[in-house]
Amino acid sequence: MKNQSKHLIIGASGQIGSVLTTSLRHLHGASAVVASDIKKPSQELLAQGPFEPIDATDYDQIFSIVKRHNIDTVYLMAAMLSANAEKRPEKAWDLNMTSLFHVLNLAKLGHIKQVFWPSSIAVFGPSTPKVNVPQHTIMEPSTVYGISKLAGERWCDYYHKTYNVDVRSLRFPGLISWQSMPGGGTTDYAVDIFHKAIANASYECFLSEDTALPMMYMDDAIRAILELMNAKIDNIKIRSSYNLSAMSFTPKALYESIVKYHPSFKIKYRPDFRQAIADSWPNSIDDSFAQKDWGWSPKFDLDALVKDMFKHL
Ligand code: AKB
Repeated sequence: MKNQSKHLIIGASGQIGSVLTTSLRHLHGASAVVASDIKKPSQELLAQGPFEPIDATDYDQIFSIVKRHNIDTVYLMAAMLSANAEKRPEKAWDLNMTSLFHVLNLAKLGHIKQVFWPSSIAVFGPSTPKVNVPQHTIMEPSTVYGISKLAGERWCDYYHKTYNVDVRSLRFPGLISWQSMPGGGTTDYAVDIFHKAIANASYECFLSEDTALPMMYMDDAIRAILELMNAKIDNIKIRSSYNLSAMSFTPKALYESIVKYHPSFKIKYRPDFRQAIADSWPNSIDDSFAQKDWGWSPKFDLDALVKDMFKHL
């Protein structure tokens, strides 16, 4: 599947960006994939292939890297997530929106051909139906992060309709990975808990035991990005962002799966401000548009995810 296209990942040190960079390098070759981030990269990422320091809010920096490396596809993975964004609302709005405009404008002006931008289940809010949320529904997010993602979705759709920009997007649920840590989200507990279990420590969960949220294993999330980006242009009917689903579980259900591997592992529930964010999000998602338009189907359920996490950690 090697081809001549060149890819830039902005936010390559993050939870999704680091795994996506490695996957794209396997597919296209290391030199065809430029990693970039404002954060210092890990030694592993640096050793793999080209890395450029980048501030995603600086248009000139992105433009010069795009030109220097002949980039045609940009994956904009830099963002401030839900919990951190509540602490720094204006900074979150600036990072999440300014970076998106820069990349959409590069595509509008013909400097790049394709854009991937992740949205989130955070676009939904307390007035959205809780169960099997359809693609088109009430969207009144109550978080700063959700507001920025919903605004971003509308801009993606606008740039596609008005300037024919080939921008593609997925509404990610909480993501669980062994390769990388999340940072500043509400679903982070579902990764943190594994690290506490293997350290033989107990875990204090910041969500209540019965908070059901949509979740996905990183392998499925990366495959979804690659499948969406490789889908025929005529099959992409939604240019805001596709609903995407794999599983839903509560902290209690995850703990019960983990304790089968670590019988002495203990959990306590001490909900904090992140509980209100989680309570504003749906329990489960209907992704039938993604299934129909580009053949989406998840591979990992809760048992398979827990087994694979312990195999790797
Ligand atoms: C978060 O918790 O903020 C993210 C998300 C669901 O987009 N993981």
